[in-house]
Amino acid sequence: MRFSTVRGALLFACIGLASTRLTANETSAYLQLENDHLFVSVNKSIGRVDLLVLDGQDLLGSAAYIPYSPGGSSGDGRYGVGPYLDCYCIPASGPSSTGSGSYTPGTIAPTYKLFKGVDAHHVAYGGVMMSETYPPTGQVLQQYWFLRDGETGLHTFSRIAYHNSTTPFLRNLQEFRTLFRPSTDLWTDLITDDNLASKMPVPNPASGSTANSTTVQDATWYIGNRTDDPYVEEFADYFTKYTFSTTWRDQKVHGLFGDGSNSKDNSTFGAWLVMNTKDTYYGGPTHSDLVVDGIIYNYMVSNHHGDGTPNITDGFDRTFGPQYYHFNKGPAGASWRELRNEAVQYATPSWNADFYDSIADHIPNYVPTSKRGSWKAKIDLPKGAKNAIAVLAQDGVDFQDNVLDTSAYQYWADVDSNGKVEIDRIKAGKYRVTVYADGIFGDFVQDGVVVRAGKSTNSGDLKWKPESAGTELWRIGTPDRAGGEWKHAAQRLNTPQHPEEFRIYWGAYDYLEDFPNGVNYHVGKSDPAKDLNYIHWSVFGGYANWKRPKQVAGHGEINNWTITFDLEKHDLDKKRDATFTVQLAGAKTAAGNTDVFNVTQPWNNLPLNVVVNGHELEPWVIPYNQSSSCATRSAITCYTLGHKYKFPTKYLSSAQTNELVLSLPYNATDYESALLPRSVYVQYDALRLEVK
Ligand SMILES: *[C@@H]1O[C@H](CO)[C@@H](O)[C@H](O)[C@H]1NC(C)=O
Ligand SMILES: *[C@@H]1O[C@H](CO)[C@@H](O)[C@H](O)[C@H]1NC(C)=O
Ligand SMILES: *[C@@H]1O[C@H](CO)[C@@H](O)[C@H](O)[C@H]1NC(C)=O
Ligand SMILES: *[C@@H]1O[C@H](CO)[C@@H](O)[C@H](O)[C@H]1NC(C)=O
Ligand SMILES: *[C@@H]1O[C@H](CO)[C@@H](O)[C@H](O)[C@H]1NC(C)=O
Ligand SMILES: *[C@@H]1O[C@H](CO)[C@@H](O)[C@H](O)[C@H]1NC(C)=O
Ligand SMILES: *[C@@H]1O[C@H](CO)[C@@H](O)[C@H](O)[C@H]1NC(C)=O
Ligand SMILES: *[C@@H]1O[C@H](CO)[C@@H](O)[C@H](O)[C@H]1NC(C)=O
Ligand SMILES: *[C@@H]1O[C@H](CO)[C@@H](O)[C@H](O)[C@H]1NC(C)=O
Ligand SMILES: *[C@@H]1O[C@H](CO)[C@@H](O)[C@H](O)[C@H]1NC(C)=O
Ligand SMILES: CC(=O)N[C@H]1CO[C@H](CO)[C@@H](O)[C@@H]1O
Repeated sequence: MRFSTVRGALLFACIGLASTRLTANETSAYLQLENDHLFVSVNKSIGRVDLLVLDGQDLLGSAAYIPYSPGGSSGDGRYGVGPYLDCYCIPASGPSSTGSGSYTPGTIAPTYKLFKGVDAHHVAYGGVMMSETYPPTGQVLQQYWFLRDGETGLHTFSRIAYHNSTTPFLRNLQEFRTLFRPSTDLWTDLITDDNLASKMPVPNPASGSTANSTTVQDATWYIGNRTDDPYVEEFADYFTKYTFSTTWRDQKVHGLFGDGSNSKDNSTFGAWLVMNTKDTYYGGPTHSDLVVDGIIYNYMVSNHHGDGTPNITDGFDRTFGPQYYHFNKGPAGASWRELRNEAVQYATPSWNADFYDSIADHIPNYVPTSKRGSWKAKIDLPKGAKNAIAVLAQDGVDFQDNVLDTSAYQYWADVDSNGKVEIDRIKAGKYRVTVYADGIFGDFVQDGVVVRAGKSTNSGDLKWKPESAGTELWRIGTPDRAGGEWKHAAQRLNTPQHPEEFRIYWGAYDYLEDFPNGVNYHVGKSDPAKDLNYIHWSVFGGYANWKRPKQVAGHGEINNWTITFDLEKHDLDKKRDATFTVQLAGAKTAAGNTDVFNVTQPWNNLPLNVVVNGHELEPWVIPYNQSSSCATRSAITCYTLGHKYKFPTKYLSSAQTNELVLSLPYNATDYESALLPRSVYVQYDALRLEVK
């Protein structure tokens, strides 16, 4: 281990002194920050932290270099580094599965700055900035790390700027992230949140060690043959880099835990990404991505699950953060919860705000407290609303599309049981307020809410009149922007950790065995958890389906789902107009997660047809730019969308059972550059029928 070098030994000698001051040093080879407990070294030849030591324990391990391999490592394959910045943001010459388009700044001609100072609370801090211009395009990427006295973590900011008037449109910012990428057996557990954690697979295929594993899909492995693998014993036979992914709404702290079996003195260790601020991310509270798979991620921009990404055009200049990588040490035998709980207290935007104000001059674009205000309102929630949330994001558009204004910030908070909601530290500007809740179809939306610097905006009483198209005859599922209630979704696997089934490889479940006669759902009798599949496929099997490698088009039992329901005469009395609402938790068209329209492909825009008692309704064509890659990347909520089908009630009958067919095009597939299923598909959130 590099730790047992002179530098490491010196550090060890220092610990034990009552108090050492914070130091910040630079040589021709590195920049180093150190306080009583944490030692950080940024290597100037690679632009990354490559030495990180907490109380004498090396947290990163020895450098390894794993050449880029599809489904294996990404970035430039270096391990034993981080936190560091990388992106998928330079002009690409091939598909992303070959690594083309990705860039890890710091190896071409990086420049550095060392900061040293004392903040408003008289606490010493040190900081490092790495800046690199990508020569072919002039894009500037910058990474900032700050260490404060008395803390054992790094405050990070990341910036990307593009000023090029001769080529005003560069490309989309497809991924922008920092990673903590260790290469040591110190870390034994993966932790997403309070409810989702597991022992790491050993060896971890996501780290490029694919012993006794079979790749069944892009970044997805069958490892069920392994003996003595704690992940297989406790969690599942499949592992994907998406298994531990999550949505941003409630996300506070995720990371890695070392149970002490491989530490120097059996102490336990934690490495955590604290999402203390989320306002510089995009996509609102429903944005989701991977957070830990052996690497700890801070995904600032991404579209793995189909969310929008901003375009990089002339003048683009955004700084993401702060986020905080926290490192801690516990006694032998401590649990991951104890170490994680310590980090949770930092997961609030007000934490260290004075410190961030103190360093604001060093960080272009950072919005200090003096340029922020607050907002409050009292929402009159519809009856039955649960888990309500208020979102402030780009004015005039769905918050999922707030990438359209690359300078937009975003905020959200839970609405309490009295309807009260309050958000602080909002960047001054004009916002759309969106309120949504479990159990309620549609949203409350109000545009043009102005937040002023140093002021409090009170929107007063907001009356949310839930959308309605008359009398509700029935609904299937709970509108909550997710498809958790169906077969193989939020149901639990029969293993000691009993994870939700959707987190495992979708190909572990055979639709044709589960539904040999297709989906036939009778309203009021059928069980959503048994009788409705979590994915409505167009075609099943084939590419990326390990168990059923031959594609099956079927005879309508795959692409056509049937819903039946009985109505009473009075249900239709004096009713003329029927509305059938479909809310989707996600849809995958030929545009996949990148929303790229491929002219050679027939299903960029995907029709979802509805036939009521033989009457074909006007189709809803799902547009290419609302496409996701959802269930196949272990998610039950992605870019959400919906539609209202309208038809005359005379199509309905009270004399006989009604039949409604949800129909995707037969045998519809698309081109996939990576090992992912070719079928198009949709995932339902909730359905309802109303008449008036
Ligand atoms: C910086 O990284 C390079 C490449 O990994 C390595 O060869 C070198 O020893 C490192 N420098 C320091 C000062 O650790
Ligand atoms: C602007 O972009 C074009 C095309 O990528 C490139 O040739 C040119 O060098 C860039 N200009 C600057 C100032 O970087
Ligand atoms: C798993 O083990 C079975 C039986 O030993 C063998 O047939 C199969 O090829 C193995 N699969 C993998 C992926 O190792
Ligand atoms: C690897 O898989 C084989 C079955 O294919 C199994 O017998 C063996 O125990 C496994 N080895 C490890 C280290 O998991
Ligand atoms: C303590 O650490 C040693 C290695 O230093 C290891 O062999 C042992 O399993 C550890 N004990 C526990 C309880 O983790
Ligand atoms: C999607 O496409 C429609 C129609 O072309 C356009 O109006 C809308 O702005 C696009 N949405 C996003 C997020 O790009
Ligand atoms: C990005 O630019 C493309 C090409 O001009 C456009 O179609 C797309 O809507 C833009 N997307 C966003 C989010 O601005
Ligand atoms: C599926 O339903 C549609 C609409 O009713 C129908 O046109 C089609 O023939 C059905 N069967 C198949 C195999 O697609
Ligand atoms: C579009 O699809 C064709 C196959 O029909 C494929 O060769 C091509 O790479 C695809 N283009 C993109 C941008 O994915
Ligand atoms: C379904 O599409 C595949 C191409 O994806 C084609 O090879 C196959 O013949 C089609 N099957 C039917 C029954 O149309
Ligand atoms: C090795 C080295 O350069 N050490 C210096 C680091 O910085 C502190 C103060 O910031 C100096 O006192 C050390 O000499």
